[in-house]
Amino acid sequence: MVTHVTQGSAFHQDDIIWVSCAERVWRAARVLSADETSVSVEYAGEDDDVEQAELSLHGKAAPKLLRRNAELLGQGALRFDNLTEVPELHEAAVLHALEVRFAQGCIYTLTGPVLLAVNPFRSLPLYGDDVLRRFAKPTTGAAQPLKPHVFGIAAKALEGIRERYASQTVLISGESGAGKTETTKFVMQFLALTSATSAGNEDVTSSTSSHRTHRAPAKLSLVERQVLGSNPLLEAFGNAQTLRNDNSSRFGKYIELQFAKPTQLGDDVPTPRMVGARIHTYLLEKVRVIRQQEGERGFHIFYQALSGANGDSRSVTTGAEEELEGFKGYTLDSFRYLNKQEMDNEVEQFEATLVAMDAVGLSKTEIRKIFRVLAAVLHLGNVTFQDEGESSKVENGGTSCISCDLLGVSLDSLSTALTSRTLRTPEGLIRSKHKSDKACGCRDALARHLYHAVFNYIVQRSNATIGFQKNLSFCGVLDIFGFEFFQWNSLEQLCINYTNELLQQYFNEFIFENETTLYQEEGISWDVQDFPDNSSILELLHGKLEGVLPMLEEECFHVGGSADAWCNKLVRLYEQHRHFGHDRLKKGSFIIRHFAGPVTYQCTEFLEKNKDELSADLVQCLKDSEDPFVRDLFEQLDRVFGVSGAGASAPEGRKSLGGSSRVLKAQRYSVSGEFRQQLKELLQQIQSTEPHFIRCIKPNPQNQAFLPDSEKPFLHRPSVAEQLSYQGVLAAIKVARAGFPVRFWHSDFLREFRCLAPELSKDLEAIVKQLAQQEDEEKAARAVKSLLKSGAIAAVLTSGWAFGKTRIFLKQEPYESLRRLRAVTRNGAAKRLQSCARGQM
Ligand code: AD9
Ligand code: MG
Repeated sequence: MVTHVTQGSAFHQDDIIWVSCAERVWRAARVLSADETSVSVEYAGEDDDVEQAELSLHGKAAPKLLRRNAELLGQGALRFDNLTEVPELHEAAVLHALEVRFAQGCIYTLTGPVLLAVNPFRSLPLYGDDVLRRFAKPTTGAAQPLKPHVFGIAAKALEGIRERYASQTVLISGESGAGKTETTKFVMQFLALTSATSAGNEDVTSSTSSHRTHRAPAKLSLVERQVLGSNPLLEAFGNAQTLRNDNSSRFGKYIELQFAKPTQLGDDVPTPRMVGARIHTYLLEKVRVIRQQEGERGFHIFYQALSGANGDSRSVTTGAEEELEGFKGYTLDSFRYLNKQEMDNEVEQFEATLVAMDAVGLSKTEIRKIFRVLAAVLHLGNVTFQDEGESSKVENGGTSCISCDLLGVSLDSLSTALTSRTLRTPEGLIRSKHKSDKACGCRDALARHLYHAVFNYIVQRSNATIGFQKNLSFCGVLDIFGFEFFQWNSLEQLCINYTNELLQQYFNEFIFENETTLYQEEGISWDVQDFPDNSSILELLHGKLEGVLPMLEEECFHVGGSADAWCNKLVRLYEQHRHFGHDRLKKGSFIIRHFAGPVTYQCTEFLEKNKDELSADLVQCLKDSEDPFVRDLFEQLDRVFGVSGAGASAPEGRKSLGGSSRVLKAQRYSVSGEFRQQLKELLQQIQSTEPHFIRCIKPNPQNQAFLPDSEKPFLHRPSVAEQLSYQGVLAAIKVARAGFPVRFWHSDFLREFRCLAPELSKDLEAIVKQLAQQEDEEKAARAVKSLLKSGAIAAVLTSGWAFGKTRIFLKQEPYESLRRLRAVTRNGAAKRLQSCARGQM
């Protein structure tokens, strides 16, 4: 987004500008001379070496030029904790400010109400008890405003609960490795620890100073301990090492932390106590159970359990040995489902997981059962099949037996369910045999569903233990995947990007409301015609009658439906849609022009993934298990997931506790359908709260703290610029500045433009001096008023500006005119000044 581009003749000698360039996105330069067609500039190099260039402003390769804020020169950006205070805010200004601040260890910056958090990839002393206490103390009017900080956002949320008892949500987004989960934990820790402190436990020690450890302080209440305990537990089961992040969350999470109603409300009241919580999870990447790409791993818990069972003997002292019988004696090489990555000894993490399991109320028996199922999943992966004509049979009975033992089913029934399927025909039930490839598919589907069922079980049990009461206010924290686009984009990316469109719409509305409030407070009206709006993309994705997702779901339910048919229908229907695209040369794919950029989706696997089927025979087989734990997992699966085949039954079951209401009729189940329902509920919930936004930014794709061979923090400008764009930060600025993009505090406006009224210069000079000593809004406003009435300015500012109570707001054009006028004035060209003032600009 470049809203403030002003080419060629808008620039004058000695103007400082930004010039677009691929390597640094924007490069700082000084204008040597300029005319309509070209600008001659001088770039300032890092080591004081100067490079000159002649920039042609015509043709495709013409660079974009932006004005540089004098306010941000040198270390100026350090002064701007909130970038909306910068008069002209655009991509180059944000990028520059973030870079300067990051280099000084200021990883947090506000743009309006949104907190930008750049991941430092190193421990910074930002989260100690002293810092926490400073933010936890309710602010008094006179207090020095605190620097931007994740604790500041959490404190603001808590303030809403304490003062108005209004529910809150902190929405955290960013790409993989940007720091969402760490940020989520800081928010949760802040809320739990301040809650504990408010109960009089002044000696509560924070575990926040080291973001890797999650030691639960002694004085936390049971609920607070359980809430913090849920983090390492969900990470063990839902996180994995990927190419982008060693501890990547492979699911989305929304956790609501509930607070008791204080006996009275107001700012003197102590922080309310945390009394409950509820965790919702979304789109667990269960395919990771059965395969991982090169350089990645399966879910942490498998490696932890292997270490726990076979590593040093410390885990034995925790009594974990008996829980791990299915892992004992095996190594990473024993299992086809696990990539042969180097494995660390993860006994310590395993013990932390066991502690967390205990903290959320899982009994020893439950823990043992959970690990038995996990082991069964791995052993199941080793089961192979041999073709026998048009059917197949299990090749390695011994291996299969281990799985069967762990699951409490007979080898006979499991292998029948894996190698065949019951079909209902007019003639009655018949058994259709699978060849080995299909049997492998059934085996993998079972493994994925088993793991998902265990994951859900853990979430449900945590929720049941922690408890969530009706009618209490809460602070929700959303840790959810950011916008994604890869070489190959499939159902997962479509769901993720759809989520981001919805959240972006909500974000736009919020920023819009914020601006409206600001203008109201300033006593001016604004024109909202250019308001950015992604509702037509959303309509394309989830339109009521038709839409990319509903049509996908319909295709899944349609006998004989296919990915190609779906794709062709989309192209037929939406060829003309401005957010839809289609490349004739790339059959079986389509393009959605998301707010963050275009993404090409490859249709091939959409239907299969969306159906996520598990055959009814397999479900029945597991429902007949001797083990009540396994039976119960599958009773729930039956209601939750796609069950195909003759035996499919869809009883109206009880609501699953783990996620949202997932009681869907089995035959009408689809991943996207379920997810859309969850998102609808999520948004309804969020809309009932006061929102806070944190945008996490990954400073470089290498996850490095410093530049190679240097002590300089490493911020890779192109990738940061890309994130600012697709996280909607720039779009938000556009929204915020849709009415009047340029704004000055009255005193700043006086300082900047007083030279344009020479007849008032003496008076204004004195006022500026006074204001520098002591702020006086009224005096500043009066002075600006008289300045605006002065001849030259009044002639230029005929429209496009508004006078607010504390600030003056300008559209881009009149602002440019003012600047030109000032440049002319400064050059002492009295003649041109007069003609400008007569309105030739
Ligand atoms: V993913 O989408 O789940 O793959 P996240 O959640 O955005 O991703 P995460 O919070 O896991 O990223 O952060 C990645 C790593 O960055 C962490 O493991 C830390 O090593 C590092 N990190 C993140 N935030 C901070 C911080 N505030 N201070 C220090 C941090 N290190
Ligand atoms: Mg994460």
